[in-house]
Amino acid sequence: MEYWCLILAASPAAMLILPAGDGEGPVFPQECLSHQQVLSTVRQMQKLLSAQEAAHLQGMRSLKKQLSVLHSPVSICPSADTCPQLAVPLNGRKLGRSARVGHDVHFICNAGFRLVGSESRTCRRDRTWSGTQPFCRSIDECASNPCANGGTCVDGNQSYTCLCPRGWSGASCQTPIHPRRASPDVDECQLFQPNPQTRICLHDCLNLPGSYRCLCPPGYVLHADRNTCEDVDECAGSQHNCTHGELCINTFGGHRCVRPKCPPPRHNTSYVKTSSFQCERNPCPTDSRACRLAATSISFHYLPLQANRTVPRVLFKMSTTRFVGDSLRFAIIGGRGQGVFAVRRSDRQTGELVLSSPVVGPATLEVELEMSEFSRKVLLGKHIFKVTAFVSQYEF
Ligand SMILES: [Ca+2]
Ligand SMILES: [Ca+2]
Repeated sequence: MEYWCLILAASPAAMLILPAGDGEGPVFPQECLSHQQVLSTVRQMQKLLSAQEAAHLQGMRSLKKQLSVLHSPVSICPSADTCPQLAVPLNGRKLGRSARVGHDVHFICNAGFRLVGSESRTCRRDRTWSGTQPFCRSIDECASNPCANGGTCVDGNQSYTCLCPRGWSGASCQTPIHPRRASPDVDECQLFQPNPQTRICLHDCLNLPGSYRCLCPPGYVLHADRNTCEDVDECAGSQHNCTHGELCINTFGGHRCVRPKCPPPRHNTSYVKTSSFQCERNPCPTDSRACRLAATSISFHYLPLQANRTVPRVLFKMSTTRFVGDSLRFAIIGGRGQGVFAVRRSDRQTGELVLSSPVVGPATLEVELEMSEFSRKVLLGKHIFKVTAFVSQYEF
């Protein structure tokens, strides 16, 4: 009888099958097997090896896949230091697009609406927004039922008007009219529109037999309340005439086409456009001090404003995401119309551009702000914000 001995090692790959002795009997009787047992064991080992090989190949494939994902440029995930995008309130606007940690967004409502909730929200370190999501509530001046003697209240922009029944007059329909003087067709426009207290239309009024209609200037549409005027967003539709390469900025009562340009090369300093609204300085020649002192980046900001807004009003906030120094300084360094602006610090890393006096429109105001970063009084870098405010002709 022929015996085979099996030597088992820790790894299946290191298994060996050796002939046992020289026909004089098994060398290790307890571990030696018959021919059939050996064949069966070999088959089992083959199965085990195939399973091991398959698992190994699968592991390699998965590893290769992960490596190719890591090498591919599209696999770079967005940086995790951003908050989720916030919704734009209905009948309002959201100012500020950055959702990065430390950045703010601001909310404003269209004319005839007031903001309920947070006017400003900051993206916090835990990637949540401060405050609560605001919404725009229609200003209803009629809520207190101010019209007497059955008068109908018409809600206006920060005002109301009472449409009085026959026989009554006055701002609250409190004055009886002598029957002889009552007219069958009242000119509501002449009666109510001239007085700011009783104005029935935000802009202009057209008298009609038995009624009246409010009119809005070009660039606005009459709001659903039939009284206020709403700006048309020409940029959202195809109602603008901006050419290819120009950017459309919606303004109250109109729109502008802008083309932000980097400054031309000067004193060994040149800039390159890195996005629609930003220029970055090219690397400086080693011996150029002028270049090193020039702004490292320039950004462009266009703000639509309504005429005669109440002040002071924060228009714009400045901060840096790459703060490595120990202090930031903010200053107005130029621009036409800078007399109505002021710059102030809101916290250690943030500066604010403030509208400090009301502006009569229409007007275009420009202001240039500088944010300098220092470390132990040594200038590390400068950023310039070129801000243009488009002030509307009307207060809406
Ligand atoms: Ca009428
Ligand atoms: Ca517009």
